[in-house]
Amino acid sequence: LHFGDRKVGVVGCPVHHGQAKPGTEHGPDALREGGLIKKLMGLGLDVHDYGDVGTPSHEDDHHFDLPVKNPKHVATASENIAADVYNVIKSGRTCLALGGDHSMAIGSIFGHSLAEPEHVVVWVDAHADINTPLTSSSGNMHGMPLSFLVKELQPYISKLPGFEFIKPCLSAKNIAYIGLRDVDPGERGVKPIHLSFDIDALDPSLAPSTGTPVPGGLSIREGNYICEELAATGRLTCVDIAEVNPSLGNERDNLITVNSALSIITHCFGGRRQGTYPKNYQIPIP
Ligand code: HAR
Ligand code: MN
Ligand code: MN
Ligand code: MN
Repeated sequence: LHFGDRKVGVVGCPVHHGQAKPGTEHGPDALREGGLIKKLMGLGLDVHDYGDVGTPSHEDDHHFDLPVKNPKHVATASENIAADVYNVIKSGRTCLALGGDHSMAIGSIFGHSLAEPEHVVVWVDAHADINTPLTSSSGNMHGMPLSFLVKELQPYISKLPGFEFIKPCLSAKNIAYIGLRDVDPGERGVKPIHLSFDIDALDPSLAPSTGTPVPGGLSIREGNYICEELAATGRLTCVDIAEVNPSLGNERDNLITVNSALSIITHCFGGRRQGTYPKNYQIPIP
């Protein structure tokens, strides 16, 4: 498999209204400043950074009947994310969507489906993120993204302002969860794969700068292994990295978290633990 021929399109998704802690909007820049683009180019990839999607503001963004927080903010950002992800994939690039809280995945998975209607989703997370607006006890939309996308759940989904653009694009059988100790074998197929990686799937010691850390998470080795295996299928068309929050924890926590995220990302794009030759590498001869 030649990852060097692969083209990558980076889309920043600086959203934070899917949860209450400010700072996830700085995730995309924290990853860029951590050296993301250089690292991907170091793998020999053709990388284009499309910058950040627009995240319009709304007044009166509360719902009177439902405990859902900021639905209009989440909806308009999701529509913009979907458009950019669709364009990147249509242009022949693998999309790398940088969050942002995990409500980003509404737009990235929907946009991916417009380009690749047969796609399946691998959800790496400490949380299932499939609450409906009525089952959620927090009202935070980063705990709900999959519910808007799964066809079988639509009878349970309340109408929310701004969400009219979404067409449910995923069957429940085409979601595999990792980190929940529940991996769906039906995921194996020849379909394009969407990886949605919530950084809180990793152990908090490896990703302290995130809003809802849960003890007992994946090691870097486990996270990288998942990504290497998915990359080796040659069928990864879109990767989300969600819930990096550089406003949480100290500078050291930030550095650990960004470096963990960069490691996860590079292993999605051809990096291997046994080492990777840069493009056209020749062993020096004296
Ligand atoms: N299940 C809880 C809720 O719905 C918490 C889930 C959100 N946390 C995340 N998402 N980081 O993965 O509010
Ligand atoms: Mn804002
Ligand atoms: Mn999540
Ligand atoms: Mn999570």
